[in-house]
Amino acid sequence: MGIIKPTNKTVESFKALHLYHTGFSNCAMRVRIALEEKGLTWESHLVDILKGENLTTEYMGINPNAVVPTLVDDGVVIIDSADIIDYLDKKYSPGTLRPVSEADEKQMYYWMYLARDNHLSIKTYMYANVGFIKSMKKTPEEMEEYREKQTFDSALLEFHERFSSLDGFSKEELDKATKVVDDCFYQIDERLKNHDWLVGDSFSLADIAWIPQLVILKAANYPFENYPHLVKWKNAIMARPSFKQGVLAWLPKMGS
Ligand SMILES: N[C@@H](CCC(=O)N[C@@H](CS)C(=O)NCC(=O)O)C(=O)O
Repeated sequence: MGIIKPTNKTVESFKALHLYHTGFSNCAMRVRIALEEKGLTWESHLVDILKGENLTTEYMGINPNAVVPTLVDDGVVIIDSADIIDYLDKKYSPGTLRPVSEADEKQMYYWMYLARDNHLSIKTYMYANVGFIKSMKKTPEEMEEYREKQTFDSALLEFHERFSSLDGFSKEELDKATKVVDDCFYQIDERLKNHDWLVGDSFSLADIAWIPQLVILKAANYPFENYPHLVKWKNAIMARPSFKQGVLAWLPKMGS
C-alpha cells in the first residue's frame, strides 16, 4: 500500500518517526528491525490487537485495513510492512539494506513479496496451532462489529470469518496453508544451502522480511528441523543488535 492519506488528520502534525505496532507481530518486527538497523529513533505507539485497539475509529483513520504496523514519518503515513521497510531504506542512509545490482534487488523484492503474499497462510497456521491465539476467536457480536468495520481488506475479513466460525478452519484449509508455508521454507532452505543470505552477499530487506516468520512459527512448533540450512542464517541474524532491540525487547513476557 505504501503512503496513504489518513482520515485521522491528527497524525499529520506528528514530527519525526512514530510506529504503531504490537510486540508479537511478525509484520511489526520487520519494521522495528529496519529502524534499528538504520539507527533511527522513533516513538512507540503500542496497539493491543487482543483488546481490539486496531479497530478504533482513531486507528482505522491511519490504517484502513485495521492492522499493524503503521509508520508515521513527519506526518506522512505509510502502511504495509514490506512497503514501510522499503521506504525506510530508500529515505534513510539509502541502499544500506539492499544489494547493489539490479538483478539482486529484483530478487530482494521477490522474497519480500513472497512473505507478504503468503501472510494469511502463515497466519492460518499460527491461529490453528498456538494456544493463546486460539482463544482469540471473535464472539458472534464481535464478528458482526468486525464485518461492519472491515470494509477494506476482504481477504482478512474472510480469514476472521473462518477462524471465528463454530468449527474453525477445516482440515483442508489447514493443510493448504501448511503446504504454502512448507513451500516457502523449502525455497529458503535451498537458497541457504550455498549462501549466507537470501540475496547477494549481505544482510538485506529480504532477510528482514523472513526472520520474523521464524520467530512466530517457533511458537507454533513449526518443524524447522526439516530445514537444516536455516540454522546458520538464523543465528547470524539473531546475533545482530537489531534483532535484540527490534524483536526480543518487544516480545510479551510469557504468563503476563
Ligand atoms: N500486509 C500487512 C499485513 C499486516 C497484518 O496482517 N498485521 C497483523 C499482525 S502481524 C494484524 O494487525 N492483524 C490484526 C487482525 O488480524 O485483525 C503488513 O505486512 O503490514
